[in-house]
Amino acid sequence: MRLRFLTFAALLVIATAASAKEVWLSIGGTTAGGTFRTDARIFNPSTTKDIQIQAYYLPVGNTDNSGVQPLAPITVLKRQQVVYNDVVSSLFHSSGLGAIRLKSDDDFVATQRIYAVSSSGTLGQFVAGVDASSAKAKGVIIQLQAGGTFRTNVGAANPNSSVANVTFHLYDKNNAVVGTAKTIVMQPYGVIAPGGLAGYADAVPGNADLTDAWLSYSSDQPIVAYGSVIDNGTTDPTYIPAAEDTGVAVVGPTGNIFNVTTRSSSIAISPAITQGLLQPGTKVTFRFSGHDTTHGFRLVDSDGAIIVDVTVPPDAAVFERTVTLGPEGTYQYYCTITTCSTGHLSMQGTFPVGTPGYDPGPKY
Ligand SMILES: [Cu+2]
Repeated sequence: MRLRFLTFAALLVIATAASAKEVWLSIGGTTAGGTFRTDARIFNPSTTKDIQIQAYYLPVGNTDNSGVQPLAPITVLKRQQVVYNDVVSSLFHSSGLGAIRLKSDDDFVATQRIYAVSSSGTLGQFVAGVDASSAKAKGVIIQLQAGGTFRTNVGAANPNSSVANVTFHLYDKNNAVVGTAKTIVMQPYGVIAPGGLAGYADAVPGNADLTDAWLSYSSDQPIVAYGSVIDNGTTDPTYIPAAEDTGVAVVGPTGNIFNVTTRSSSIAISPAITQGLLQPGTKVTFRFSGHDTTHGFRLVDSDGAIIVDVTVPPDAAVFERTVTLGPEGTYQYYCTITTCSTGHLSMQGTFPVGTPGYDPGPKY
């Protein structure tokens, strides 16, 4: 155990700053009549190298978009911003609404502005790129307004190669739950078109007061969700990204199922395994989905025993491993393929098993 730890520590010391990145632009598009457009920008922050970016256009409709192929790689020269006005048409030669997924072995920045074309011009709204590792399994979207002089649309994208089961709770002006919770199964890389608040609850009473409202969700996979509030009078729009909803209880996944997503630079476990959630001897299922390239996942218990050791290919079918947890303590997991990517050394973490303050006593 000590030798393994020292090797691990030595690897951390030589960690490099460069890392692969995946960014989602949650909504954009171009309408058939050309009245609605989206301008995108991509920036390469490197002072030393030109970078390559893979770009995918993922149409709305919550369809399984895992078969969508990327364009030929886009090259962004060092310290340059590339401009794609009307990006869905000019870059993807497509139309309608959709999300854009961008991947690179290197760091980059991507943003969009969505607007309507009119003779007087429109302000439009700004869509910041969301790093896939910042997608949220528990989110809240506040400052929503529907009814009166405002309307609100909410949309979401699933940045995972497997389905996400997302349950929404809508709250009214008095912070009371509206109707009943609504569960939406988001398809792999599926994108939900922006739609009214009433679509995020069931049995919504006709007199629900949503002039000030908020929406909370919990999901078994991290997603990218947002609200778009529009002033019906001026047409001024506001884009509101989901924030982390730390108050939502971890929805006890039936049979303790955890999604493990491997990416170049991170291993994400969802829902997060917090202190007290798992006890020694508990049966746990890990559901793997891979991204970018082939990674490994090894889980070592607090006694140094390897209890999971798998290879996770990129964008492959999801597969599972069920194990029975060993003793109390800190469990460590890491990628076993040292050549996987420049982000390999970030692909590690720990989680606790057992109750806080538990003392197993001396082992005679
Ligand atoms: Cu690796």
